[in-house]
Amino acid sequence: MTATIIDGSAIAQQIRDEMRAEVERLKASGTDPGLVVVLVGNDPASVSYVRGKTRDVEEVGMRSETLRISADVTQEQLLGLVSDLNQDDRWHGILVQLPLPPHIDEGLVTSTVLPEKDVDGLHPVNVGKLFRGERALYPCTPHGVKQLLLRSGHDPAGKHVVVCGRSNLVGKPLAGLLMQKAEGANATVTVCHTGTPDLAVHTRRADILIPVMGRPRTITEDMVKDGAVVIDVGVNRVEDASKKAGYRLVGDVDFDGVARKASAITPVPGGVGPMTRAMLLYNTVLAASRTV
Ligand code: L34
Repeated sequence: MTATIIDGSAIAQQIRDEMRAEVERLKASGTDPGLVVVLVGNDPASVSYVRGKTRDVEEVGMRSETLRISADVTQEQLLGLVSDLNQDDRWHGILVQLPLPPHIDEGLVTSTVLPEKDVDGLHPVNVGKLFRGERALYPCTPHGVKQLLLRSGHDPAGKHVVVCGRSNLVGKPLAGLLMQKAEGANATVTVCHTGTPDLAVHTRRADILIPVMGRPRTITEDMVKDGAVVIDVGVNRVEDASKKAGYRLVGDVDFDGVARKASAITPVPGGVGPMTRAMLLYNTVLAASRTV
């Protein structure tokens, strides 16, 4: 089998077009939706992701500001900043880009953002609501993966989904979202992680395989069932002297090999990444709508 490519950039564009209309509707009713992004330090990947996010926000006519904070900020200062943003009515959404420097407790920071402004969906209240199957702000990458599946004609209902990775940012909430008893979900979900002795035993049983490992080209052809749908969440920088930047992006999937076996596959770049950014717009619109 040769896989069809699931075009994340094109589907993200559809969502941005939908969000542009929502932003106009909000503005007409007197709400000017705004997103503030807090970027601590100068990690090149984070800088690039945040730039992409603010570009998308501007494209749909939303206000945004990025606060660049030095990596030696204290935890107390950062929590103080988040509390100020919580009180600031200009911002309907607050996003603190991860990872944070090691001296800062990420769990504490994500718990300090008000749940109703938590467009990352990482606050315990939003996490809890997701797992209870209630409406909430859901984390952007998991929600993006779900939309990518649905809009490319791969409804996960009744399918065996195997997620490789258990992070709070993606793996855990993605499993929670796809196992919900709800339309567009209702999958049987297996979660593999670094404690899983034989990964391939599980990946080979997946109808829908979703690696979120951050390990370049780890999923090889022999680990994938014939006809599986593969959603590659990994975005890894690998050295490439032939590129001007000195690196290129690859996923967690060995694309060329796996594309021979899968029925559909997402590329990196241009797969899940743009969807993560699109769902941030969706969450910001949702957060702003609630204040109307
Ligand atoms: N708080 N931190 C918080 N929320 C998030 O949702 C994220 N994530 C992850 C890292 N830290 C976070 C992101 O924003 C990963 N992530 C992310 C966002 C966008 C892209 C990739 C990861 C993206 O735009 N990827 C493009 C290529 C970008 C490039 O050229 O560097 C793509 O096509 O895959």
